Amino acid sequence: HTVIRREDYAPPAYLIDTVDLTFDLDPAKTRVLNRMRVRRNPEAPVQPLRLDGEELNLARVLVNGAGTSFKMDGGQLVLESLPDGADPFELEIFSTCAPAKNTQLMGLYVSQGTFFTQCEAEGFRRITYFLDRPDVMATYTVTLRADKRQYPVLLSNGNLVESGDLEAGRHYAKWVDPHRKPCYLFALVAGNLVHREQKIISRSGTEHTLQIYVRRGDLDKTEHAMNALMASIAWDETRFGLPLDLERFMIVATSDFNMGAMENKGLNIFNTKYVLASPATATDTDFANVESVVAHEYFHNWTGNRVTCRDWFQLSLKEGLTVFRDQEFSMDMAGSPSARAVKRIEDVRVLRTAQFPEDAGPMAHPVRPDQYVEINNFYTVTVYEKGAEVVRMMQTLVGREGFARGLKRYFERHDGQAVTCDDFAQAMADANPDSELARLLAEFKRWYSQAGTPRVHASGQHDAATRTYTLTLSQSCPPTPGQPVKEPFVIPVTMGLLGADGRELPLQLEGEAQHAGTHRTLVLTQPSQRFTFVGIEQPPVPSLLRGFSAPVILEQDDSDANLLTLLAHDSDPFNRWEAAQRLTLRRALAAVRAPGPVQADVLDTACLDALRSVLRHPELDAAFKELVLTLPSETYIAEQLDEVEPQRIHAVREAMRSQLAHALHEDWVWAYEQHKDTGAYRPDPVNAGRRALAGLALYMLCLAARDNGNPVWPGKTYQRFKDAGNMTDRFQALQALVGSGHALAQEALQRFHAQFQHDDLVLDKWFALQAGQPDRGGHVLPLVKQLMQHPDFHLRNPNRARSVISTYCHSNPGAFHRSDAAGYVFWSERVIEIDAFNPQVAARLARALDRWKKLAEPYRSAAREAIARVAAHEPLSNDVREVVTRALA
Ligand code: HT7
Ligand code: ZN
Repeated sequence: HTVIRREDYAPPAYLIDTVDLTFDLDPAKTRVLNRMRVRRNPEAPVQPLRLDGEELNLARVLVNGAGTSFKMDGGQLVLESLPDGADPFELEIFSTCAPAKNTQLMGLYVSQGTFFTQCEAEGFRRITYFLDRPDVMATYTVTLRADKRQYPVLLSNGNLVESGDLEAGRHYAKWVDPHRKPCYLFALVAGNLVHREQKIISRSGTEHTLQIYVRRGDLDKTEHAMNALMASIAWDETRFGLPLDLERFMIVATSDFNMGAMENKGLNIFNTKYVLASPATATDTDFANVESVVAHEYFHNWTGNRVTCRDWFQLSLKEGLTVFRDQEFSMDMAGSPSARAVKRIEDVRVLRTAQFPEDAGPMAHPVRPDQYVEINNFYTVTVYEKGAEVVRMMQTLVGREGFARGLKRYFERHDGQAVTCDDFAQAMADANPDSELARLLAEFKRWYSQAGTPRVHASGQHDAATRTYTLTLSQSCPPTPGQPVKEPFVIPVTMGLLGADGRELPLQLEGEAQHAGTHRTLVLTQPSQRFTFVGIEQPPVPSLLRGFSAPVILEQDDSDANLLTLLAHDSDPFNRWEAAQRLTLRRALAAVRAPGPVQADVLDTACLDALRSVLRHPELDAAFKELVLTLPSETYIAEQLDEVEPQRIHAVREAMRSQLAHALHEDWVWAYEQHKDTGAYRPDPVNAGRRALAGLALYMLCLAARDNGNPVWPGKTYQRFKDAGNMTDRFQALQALVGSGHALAQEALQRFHAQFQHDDLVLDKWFALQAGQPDRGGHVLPLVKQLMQHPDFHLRNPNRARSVISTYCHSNPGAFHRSDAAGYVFWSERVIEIDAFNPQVAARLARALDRWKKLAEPYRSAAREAIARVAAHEPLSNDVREVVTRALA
């Protein structure tokens, strides 16, 4: 299968200036008339025009109104005899497609009787023949014609300029988008929808109309998304001076969507999961996700749409930057330093449990990949989350104001263009000529070109005689596919030093005239570097990589005593949390590696006491406490090991949880009583944090009750489940019952289903909770199979398929990795089954066995066999083939 390489980039042979599309919408056969103004690209050699097309029926091709010769080549429409010279010509293409049969959800498809499009990355070619690449930008005029009764709402990008009735009960709407855009930002929606509308006046005094379109019955769940949209608009203007450039900005929700949402110009299309939220049906996490996804898509309006990618290798140009922007937005919205830290910890957890494994596995690729077979496989945590970390490091190196200056320079230079990651980094450096970024730009850009997670080894030496402390930082990066050797990275290490009493020490490096405060960023550029601090009387406690200042693995052999000091005193909340993680991780790893059966006392008294002090702390926020008291995940524990025994890791983590539940029983009772009432529901970080801690406490109390047979807490939990005034409290209670395996769980699950059977998003939670529950004697896999037979289970709906199958295969390692290989057999069957109708969803599921080479026997051989079974299946999509081929390599 064709490998696309970044080095082969060539500018397009032709440019398309305008596109005029007319759609006669019909689920079975939609007619698409595409009239383009095309001209030769003066910057490219003379070549035939090759237009991309997929699953289209071609009816007619006219050039300047006359028929022309053409040929088909591998799906492309090739036009060889086109007018000579630089003058533009009219190219008219008439084709049809079948939206009702489009199960891939790419291109034009029908979901619950409504037409939607998804064009990123290469879906536009499934609508009409086109130069389907992001560096071809045009202005679009779109006319939609459809049955008026079935499809009263007709939407496309830009502004509505005309609408009216046609014969035979049909009507039309004509939309003009004044902004030039690549075709991946094209969108249309046609259906029977209702909308919430909000007028706003921007800082410059212009009026804008904001609309959110949903199915009838969902309108009362759109207030939060609208608030998030307004907050995002205000934030982008205030923080970066970027205004809304549209009269009308629309969001439309669909329940059939491969990803989270799509930033089509002026017409964002969202998975319902990231739009709809009401206190009765959505949890605090759902509310937070809606806010950040609405923000993310809105921020793309500048970072992605106004300046787009030259080619898909540059995907992180828009995605890494936009994730960084949405993370910053959520932090600014959170308010307090502690709430900001909570958001940062959550983001780092995602990076470490999803991106680090990706970077160490067969699909490892640089933030700017060098090659791909199927671009859809590269919408990854590396491109998104690691890409955001790269942007964050730039901000660390140039400062917050310097970063805003760099972004301004980027738009001054590149507004309206399709550019590269290099262009972005150059604008940042040029706007900050005296910065470390500018000085080290070439080396810094290795973050874009080299895959793999760097390891930074830190060791410190105190010299009492000279009152100095020398910190040695050394870096290395393991080989990744196609990159056996790495050059050193530029690694900002933000740090401080604490005295034994926990006080922050002034930091003065040898050769400096005075100290520069108690917190600073060292920049590691060499394989190994020494930093000597002066005026240090006693051996200090180093607090390194504060705020997770670089996406690296920090190897530090510091003592438990040092970690306990950091946990108790560090002024950096991130490192305070990190100290607890390292303390518990250390014990988990010792228990996993120890011979013989897993012991019950994995955690020692010092560790338990330290965790108790955090839980009981009078000043720390509840949200932060909940994070500190949540043990490292099984996936994260597995990543630290060379050989993985999933069952043993599961047993160790369960033993730790049980120990925590019993040893801190009184404290959990206290925590629950103190935090269980949050009054009228508000999804803000303070209230959400209180609910999170109460929920964890309840879970712990149910775990303890399971072991001692005491019915009091399960009974209280069931009562809370029934009486809850919001979904967060209700679902946490249900989780506690299901997670602890209590008999009341069945009753509660039935009740929950009966109450919410008409709400798809809540049902997704119901399915996921069951597929993700801790395994007891192998009961989860039969349950998963049973859930797939449930009348509410629909394999073709991505959210529902993910709620059961992906939850089981990706998020429940203790249940998935079975010694009888049944989990892997199930996985291979589902990958093949889903691949037949939706390769994108199948390819994501296929990634569940990425790390098979680390597994101990018998898992390893069984996993390889399952992957080989998928690889041998015919037919197989490019998407899945690329994943399994790389896994087996
Ligand atoms: N830019 C959007 C990407 C996207 C997508 C990609 C492939 C297939 C379906 C898709 N739906 C959305 C999402 C984003 O990052 O905002
Ligand atoms: Zn995005």
